[in-house]
Amino acid sequence: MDLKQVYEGVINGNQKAVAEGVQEALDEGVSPSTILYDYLIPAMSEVGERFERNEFFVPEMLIAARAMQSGLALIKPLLVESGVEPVGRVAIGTVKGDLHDIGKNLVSMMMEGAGFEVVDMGVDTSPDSFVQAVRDGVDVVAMSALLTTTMPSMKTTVDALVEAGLRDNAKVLIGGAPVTQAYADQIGADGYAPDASSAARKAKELLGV
Ligand code: B12
Repeated sequence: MDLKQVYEGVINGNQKAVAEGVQEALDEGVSPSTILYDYLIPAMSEVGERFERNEFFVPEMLIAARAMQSGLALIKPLLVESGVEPVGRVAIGTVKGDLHDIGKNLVSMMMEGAGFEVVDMGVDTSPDSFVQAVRDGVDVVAMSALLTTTMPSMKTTVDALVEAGLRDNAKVLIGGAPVTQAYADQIGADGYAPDASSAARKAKELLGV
């Protein structure tokens, strides 16, 4: 199996080539994390770079994202351990006004793989929805933002938790390409992580497990 087909497939938005390539590689015993970290994620970074060079536009990004998701769907069940007592409950969502969900989905998968029970709130998640999740008993609120214009919603959510008297009931973990540790400190979040695997590690660290 030539995994280049998977890499090229994401860039060209060829959903079929990606799904078939990933399945074939898995059948041949290639590890899910190799497929994810050596092919799918680098391909999506290349798409981002082409977008920045004005070689790709929104439609190309969108079909690339769909192709990537078709590969992720096959990998997800394998990254997720089954039958393990959850180490904690996480509510994860992309913040209000933001529709980017590839990174959020990866974080969600890695969290599940690390033994968390994950409540996926989807995209465009309002501060009130996060507050409700804490009321419902999650231990960690994980927020993703890919736009500088939607990052402030993370602060609004932290403030809403304080206002609801629930700030101490859950840890707040934030991430996404424009987000930094400095921003996390500034808005009073408990943690930041730059990528999906460190996100899962950080969540465990915050809960002391
Ligand atoms: C794919 C993509 C899209 C797709 C999204 C499809 C989807 N289903 O997600 C579509 C086409 C819909 C899209 C739309 C837009 N996009 Co866009 N998009 C991208 C692109 C190319 C890749 C994003 C991505 O998926 N990366 C791959 C993943 C794996 O990386 P990641 O998201 O960063 O996640 C990792 C980490 O950040 C971290 N992480 C992520 N979330 C979390 C959460 C927690 C809790 C933690 C701890 C960690 C963590 O872990 C992840 C895995 O390692 C980026 C370019 C780039 N270089 O990032 C632009 C980019 C984000 N988009 C951009 C823009 C401007 C837009 C639009 C406004 C374009 C337009 N004019 O319409 C719209 C906005 C729509 C909206 N309201 O959200 C800009 C943002 C600029 C800015 N600074 O604000 C970027 C940076 C492109 C650019 N250089 O201009 N986009």
